[in-house]
Amino acid sequence: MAIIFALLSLYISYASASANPFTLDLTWESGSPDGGPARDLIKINGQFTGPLLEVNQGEWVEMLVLNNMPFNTTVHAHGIDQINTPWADGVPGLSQRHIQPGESYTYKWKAEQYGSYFYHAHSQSQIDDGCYGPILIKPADTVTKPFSKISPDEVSLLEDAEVNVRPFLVSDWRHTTSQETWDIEVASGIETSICMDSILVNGKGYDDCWPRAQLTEFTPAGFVPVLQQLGLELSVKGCLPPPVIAGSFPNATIHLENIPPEVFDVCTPTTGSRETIKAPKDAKWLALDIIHSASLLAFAFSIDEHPIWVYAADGQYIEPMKVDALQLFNGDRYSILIELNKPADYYGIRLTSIAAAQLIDTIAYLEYNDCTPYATNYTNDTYPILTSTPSITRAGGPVSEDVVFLDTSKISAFPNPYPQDTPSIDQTIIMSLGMVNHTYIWSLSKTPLNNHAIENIDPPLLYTAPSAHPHQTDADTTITTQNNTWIDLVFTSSNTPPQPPHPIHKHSNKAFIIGQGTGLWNWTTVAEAQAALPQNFNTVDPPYRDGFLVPGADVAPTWLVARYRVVNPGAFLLHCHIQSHLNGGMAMVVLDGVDEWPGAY
Ligand SMILES: *[C@@H]1O[C@H](CO)[C@@H](O)[C@H](O)[C@H]1NC(C)=O
Ligand SMILES: *[C@@H]1O[C@H](CO)[C@@H](O)[C@H](O)[C@H]1NC(C)=O
Ligand SMILES: *[C@@H]1O[C@H](CO)[C@@H](O)[C@H](O)[C@H]1NC(C)=O
Ligand SMILES: *[C@@H]1O[C@H](CO)[C@@H](O)[C@H](O)[C@H]1NC(C)=O
Ligand SMILES: *[C@@H]1O[C@H](CO)[C@@H](O)[C@H](O)[C@H]1NC(C)=O
Ligand SMILES: *[C@@H]1O[C@H](CO)[C@@H](O)[C@H](O)[C@H]1NC(C)=O
Ligand SMILES: *[C@@H]1O[C@H](CO)[C@@H](O)[C@H](O)[C@H]1NC(C)=O
Ligand SMILES: [Cu+2]
Repeated sequence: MAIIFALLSLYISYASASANPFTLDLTWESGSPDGGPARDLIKINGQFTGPLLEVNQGEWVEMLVLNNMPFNTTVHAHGIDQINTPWADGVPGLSQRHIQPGESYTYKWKAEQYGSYFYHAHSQSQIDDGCYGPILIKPADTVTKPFSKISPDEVSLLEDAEVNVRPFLVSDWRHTTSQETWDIEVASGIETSICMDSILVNGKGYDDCWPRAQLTEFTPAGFVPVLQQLGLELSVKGCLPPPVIAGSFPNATIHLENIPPEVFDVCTPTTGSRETIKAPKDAKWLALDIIHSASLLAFAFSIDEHPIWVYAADGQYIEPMKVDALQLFNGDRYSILIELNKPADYYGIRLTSIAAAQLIDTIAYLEYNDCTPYATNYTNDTYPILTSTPSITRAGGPVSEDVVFLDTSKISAFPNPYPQDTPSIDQTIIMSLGMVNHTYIWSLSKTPLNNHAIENIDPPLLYTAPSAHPHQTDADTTITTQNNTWIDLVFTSSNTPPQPPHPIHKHSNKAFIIGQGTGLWNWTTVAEAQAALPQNFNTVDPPYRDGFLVPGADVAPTWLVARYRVVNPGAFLLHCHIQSHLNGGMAMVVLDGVDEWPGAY
């Protein structure tokens, strides 16, 4: 009887994985998504990557997470605003205690928004271990859609394509676990996590070791002098070699001998597996939800010979924009439509690293359904030899002046949600992003937030009176707001030493990205800056997103302003979504609406 019951409950938990309420059974198993050396990774319901969670806007969503792994975990629904459900945000130490091995936790939240989201582990660097999967919230009938602006005569075809939208989950992969990666950083004293082994699309990929001639051809010009001076070249994986990384902090204690050779200097090509997106037969349009769930890399994305209509960003509809290529940063979602008006064939979907520290790329395929018999040749019957023409180079740049990249500063949310009456701003938080003493220690505002210590705050911040928060008075690591106020978040990056682009993710509700620029931020309020540089601001129809890309600061400092209204009291995280930066401390705690704190305080 007991055995029958156990089997039955097992059956139910797996069977329910595709319908709300969802069960996510997390296990720690050996695997090799790119055909490289096997390592332990996180599977969800026995699969990698995690299953698609598909729900309707307005539904209550339940995710029962079973931790069948040998370490603590939590799961965060990325971009979900968690209105009135701050305890379901999945950040250990802030909104819950860890889910310990053998334990479970039920996340329950209302799908107020529509569009493309994803879930991922928020403990330590478990994103590196593959704990992620897509969320799709189907819009309610009442939502106004922007499709007539793409092709007024084909609105129903475009709507059909959207109904059949499929996830295109982009990630990156290392042959070391997240714990091994962190241990190597601490032991060596440098950020070794910059060197990945492969790029994955929907969990599929292969190890591609570039010929030396291509590594040389595409070595970023800015690195050539320092490489020459040290008598070095990019590593066989296309990575900036450790001595160059160490050069940023000459006074730090460095032990390069503690870096195992396979982290930078061993590359073995694999066949792996490759993703093919097969368009439905006779479809005129195809919709994809591109989800950037990678730990570290940023990418250029394009589809050979096919312009891309971007119709949503971070789940939110936008005024559609027609481009040839996009840049993707950690946590980004873009929903795109592609017109299938070329001859039946295979077309390359290109993803190339635009992270300065590594040259690496991958290819997936777009296949028109009636492409049989194959017009294209196969190598060993595993993947087609492409004859289509790429729009981007192996380093992610345009192949010609005609190639148009998405300009994210020109995105306008649709319909425009920005308030008609200029909000009066209650607080301006000015942050200064950077590294602190080591290449692997980072801060959002001068002081690193010790992520490892924060995760085990007990009771979690949400369950404590705000006045008792241990960090409330620390302005470098904590933002404290009153409910129903407007906040300007000013992110500034210095170029000494140079800063990479930082994709900042805000938990809970989205913010308007109202301005960005190059040069020193030298104002105390955004109004002063806007008066001095009106051309750098949009307070009419700005992007409305849960991720804000602070531009890289190379030759000059940079800044970005995100404006939001506090509507959802709770303890939330604001952090860089590059996992090694978060792990190194690039985060702040946001105590939103302390005057209306949930619970009996
Ligand atoms: C796991 O979580 C529990 C409960 O929050 C905590 O007491 C313990 O220290 C955590 N273990 C680690 C290794 O963080
Ligand atoms: C390194 O240490 C020396 C001597 O203490 C100091 O003069 C120098 O400014 C330091 N350099 C950096 C980059 O911190
Ligand atoms: C496939 O490749 C072979 C050998 O390179 C070539 O002879 C043949 O024409 C190719 N077929 C097609 C359909 O391109
Ligand atoms: C098939 O794969 C093997 C091993 O990767 C390789 O040596 C061989 O050249 C491939 N054959 C063709 C026709 O590409
Ligand atoms: C960075 O180094 C300075 C000088 O040694 C020290 O005062 C400071 O505490 C260090 N900061 C961190 C976060 O380690
Ligand atoms: C900042 O602005 C003030 C007032 O406009 C000006 O006096 C000062 O020189 C500026 N500082 C920098 C570093 O640009
Ligand atoms: C916080 O403010 C928002 C916006 O005015 C309001 O909708 C919400 O009900 C408030 N929350 C609480 C708990 O008072
Ligand atoms: Cu960052």
